[in-house]
Amino acid sequence: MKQFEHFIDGAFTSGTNGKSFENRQPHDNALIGMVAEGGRAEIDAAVIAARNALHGPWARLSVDDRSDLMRAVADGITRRFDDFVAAEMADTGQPRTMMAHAFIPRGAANFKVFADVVKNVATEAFQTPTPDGAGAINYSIRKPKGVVGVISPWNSPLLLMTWKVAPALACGNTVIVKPSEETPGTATLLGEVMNDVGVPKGVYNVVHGFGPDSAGAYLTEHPGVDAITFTGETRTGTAIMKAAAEGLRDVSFELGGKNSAIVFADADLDQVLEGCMRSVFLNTGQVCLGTERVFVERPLFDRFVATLKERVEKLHPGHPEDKATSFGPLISAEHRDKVLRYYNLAREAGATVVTGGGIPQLPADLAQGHWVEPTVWTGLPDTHAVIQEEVFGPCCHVRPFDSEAEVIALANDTQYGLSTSIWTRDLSRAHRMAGAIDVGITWVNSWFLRDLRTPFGGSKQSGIGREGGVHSLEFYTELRNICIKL
Ligand code: NAD
Ligand code: 6OD
Repeated sequence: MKQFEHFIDGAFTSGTNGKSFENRQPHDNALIGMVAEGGRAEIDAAVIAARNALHGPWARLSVDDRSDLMRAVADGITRRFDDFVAAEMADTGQPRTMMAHAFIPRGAANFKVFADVVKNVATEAFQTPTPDGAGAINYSIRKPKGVVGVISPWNSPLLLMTWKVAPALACGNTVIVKPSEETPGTATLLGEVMNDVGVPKGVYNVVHGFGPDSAGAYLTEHPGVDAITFTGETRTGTAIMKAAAEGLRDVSFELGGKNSAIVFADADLDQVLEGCMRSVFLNTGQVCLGTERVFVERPLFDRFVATLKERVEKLHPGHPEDKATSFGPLISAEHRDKVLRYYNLAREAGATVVTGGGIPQLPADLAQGHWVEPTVWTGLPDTHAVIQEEVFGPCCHVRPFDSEAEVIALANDTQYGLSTSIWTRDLSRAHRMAGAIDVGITWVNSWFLRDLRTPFGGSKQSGIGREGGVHSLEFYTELRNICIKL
């Protein structure tokens, strides 16, 4: 049995309240550890540590030194690669291949990219005329925001947490991370790496716990926290924004989505199917950028649906360690209930269940895990909850369309605006469509192809602000102007 402790001021601690909660692995629901639950005292201690660190050796590091330390953290993750893979697999139940090839390497990459960004961004300067003819020079400097609260979700824990922690630290802030209660593993392990590579104590802190009336809410309410960066559900973002209003703290939000894939009849069908199989089913559909609404131009519709069904039925659920496994469980029993509720709603509304729609039969050692079948529907009305609400499971609805104008209206008919993928060989159409869909991120003939220097974030209720490259610096630093009269 593992013990997941808080990491405060460079030391592991179970806190003072004696509270803890269970950590179970999703593929078989086995108990693998106990997690310390932080309360106000632990958040207070983390805030004091983080505020002290802002004025300690951390503050005296040059940008080059900080950048070198960020590279050392990346190397530290890579050195302990197997431990990170094992921790994330245990927490999420997802296959080793996916962890090892995609999600854990991105944790290291996040530190590397922001190590470069902070060294290479100039600030502006102006020569200003004055009545006496001598003039003035205005220039800007960047200062860290201070103590940043990082609240992260469970669906790709290391990737999403380091996507915030890396730029925050590269910019000279200190952080307090509240990882998801479902996935305490890699945030805790990162504390060991921080100590190994010499990140000063108090710079990186982790307090475990839940959201409301627990560590998450206490962190966002704490007056010693200067800014809050959050990834998670839109509803949670609303609660956090209310807390941040007290003291006028800045927020950066990456929230839910109800993303579309738009497939034109001229697209390369093999490429589209490969893309849609990833965008709908990767991580068992638990990807904020994932596709839940597929629109297919009518001449291709029947063939698309038939071929998608064939491919989906080849997905192989299984033990995360098994090389043949291509499909994992959902994160928790609670989340499975939510996804199955949508499966039932679709059936009750008369959807055609092309494939799936239930719980798979699995060997006895996996039977207690949080499994659902990968599912494809057609035939639901555009206003149905399954079409409008984020399911966050391995499922999509496929609907035919006849014109660009029609599909633009359908794709935009949602409160969300995170991402879309457009599949066509017609370049002019790709550009036209890309400008017309109200989302933060558009992929053409691909999905989740990331360049970490680009602006990342959601439109409408999918987020506030943009992170990535220099855009992260806009949130994690404050620009100050200095005017020198000559
Ligand atoms: P969630 O909002 O339930 O929880 C996220 C985190 O917030 C957890 O650490 C949780 O403990 C904490 N939390 C919950 N209530 C809180 C409160 N009142 N105050 C402070 N903290 C609180 O989200 P989840 O279920 O962990 O993650 C799935 C959601 O995240 C989906 O909606 C998905 O689309 C979204 N997501 C978005 C992006 C993006 O980049 N836009 C990326 C990944 C996930
Ligand atoms: O790639 C990223 O930077 C990012 N934030 C991905 C989000 C994935 C959501 O599940």
